[in-house]
Amino acid sequence: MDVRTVETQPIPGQKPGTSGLRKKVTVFQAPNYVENFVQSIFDALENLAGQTLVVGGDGRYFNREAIGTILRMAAANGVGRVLVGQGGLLSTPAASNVIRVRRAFGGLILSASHNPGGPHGDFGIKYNVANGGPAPEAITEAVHARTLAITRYRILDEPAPDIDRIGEARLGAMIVEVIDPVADYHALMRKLFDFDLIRQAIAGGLTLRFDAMHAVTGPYARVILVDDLGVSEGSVVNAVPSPDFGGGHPDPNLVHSRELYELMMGEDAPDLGAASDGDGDRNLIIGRGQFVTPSDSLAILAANSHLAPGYRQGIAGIARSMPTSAAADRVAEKLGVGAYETPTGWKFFGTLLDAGLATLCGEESAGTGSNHVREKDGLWAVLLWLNIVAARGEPVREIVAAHWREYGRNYYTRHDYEEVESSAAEGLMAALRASLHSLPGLTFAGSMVEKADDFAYTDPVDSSATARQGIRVLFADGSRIVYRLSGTGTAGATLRVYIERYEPDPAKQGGDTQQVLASLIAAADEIAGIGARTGRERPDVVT
Ligand code: G16
Repeated sequence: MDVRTVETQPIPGQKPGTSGLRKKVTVFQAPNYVENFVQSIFDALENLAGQTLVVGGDGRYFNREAIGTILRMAAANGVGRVLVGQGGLLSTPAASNVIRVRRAFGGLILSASHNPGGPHGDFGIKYNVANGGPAPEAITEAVHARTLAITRYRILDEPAPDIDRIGEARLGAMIVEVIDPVADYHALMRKLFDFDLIRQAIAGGLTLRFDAMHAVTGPYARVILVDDLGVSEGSVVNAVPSPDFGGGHPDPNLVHSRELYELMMGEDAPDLGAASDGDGDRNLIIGRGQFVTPSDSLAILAANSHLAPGYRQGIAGIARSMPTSAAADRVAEKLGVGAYETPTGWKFFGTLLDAGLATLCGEESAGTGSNHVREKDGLWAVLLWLNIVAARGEPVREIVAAHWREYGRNYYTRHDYEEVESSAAEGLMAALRASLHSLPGLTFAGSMVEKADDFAYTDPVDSSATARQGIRVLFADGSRIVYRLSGTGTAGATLRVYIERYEPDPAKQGGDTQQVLASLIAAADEIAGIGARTGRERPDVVT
């Protein structure tokens, strides 16, 4: 076995963000860039020798090259076995599941999620731990520290085996096992949902359009939705993963899934429209004539989860990220279960799920999931919606309206200002922080500020503390404005502004979100000076 130790030097900027290290492909292609980061991960892990790792990605440009390097480095670092998705593919939730069911030590997931792919697009590497979830901050910080001190990496001088053929091969002393990326995940979905009921509903005329956005969920959707549940072939679109996502932007939101949105608002709309992102963990849900915000989706799924076999026994609690609307909190209250508010980042749900405190989790950023894996899960959300629609026999629009009547409606929007100059964005946040003490008592948009803070979180399970997670301006009437900088962008800074107003009166729940929130939106600009500081007149993306 020919292990080569290569001298290297630290490369600045290898700091994992909200979800691993994400950079331009061209950055990852620089000499030693992947090697330094992967060696730093291996160095930060204790007792790696002889262990099993899972490796797979969303199929984007550079996926195969990175997997080849990772396999050769894993072999050189004494890893015992690596499970690789066939063709290098594993959706993020499927990877989480494989780590769990195969009792692996951890896994490397290659994806930049919803960011564009291709030679000029983005790439990413994320490490997940043995529970299947993203590495907690203690590990990502250790990895980052290692990237700043690294002096050498180890790699095997032998080509990596073919990853297109299912089966086992040797690479040095390590076994490379190429697995079907869909099978274990499919089996898990069959345990959670009433496939017979959904199949019957589909045979009886329930219609679906699922857009895989040329990304990783295509093969999963084909097997589960078409082959198993009987959805018509043409209902699953853009189902072949491509390295540049067909030139598109695999972000299932109202901007990048415009075509789906328009179909769902039209005369011939199917009953349920859905899409998932690059690595299959995000979801978009649109009923006929009814977009469902991710925050509402979490609340509605939680309120109806007992209709699916996997959750028939009830749920232990609901967790949501801080910027996600409070709609789910009201469901938790009614169910008499715990409600948890965490910083943005799926990694913060891990301890709550492991401790059995939360069963369902969700984020405004189109992420919903449960304790079945330790990642958010796009297809899982689609299947739970299908299960609920089939069980209730009602259109999505009516399910949403009934939910609002019962719990009230949280009008909610997020405005993103993308690729803002970093110093301008940092300056805006710093000025907001400095003004926190002076905001309470002031009135904006007819509402008085009751409290303003910078969200800090102490994990109730392991007591780890996380500070500076977003500026919250909380109004006396329950309205809220939140400002934070994205941790997943790869160019400049992205300012996210989250705006929410609660409306308990059913007579006032039919309004247009942007109109209802217009005065709060203006207040958000007034409070932070967005236009003046960033030079932007309007947001790039409104969801
Ligand atoms: C990641 C994280 C999510 C987070 C999202 C947005 O999602 O896993 O928990 O909500 O980023 O983060 P930010 O607002 O910092 O950009 P994904 O789908 O990109 O992996």
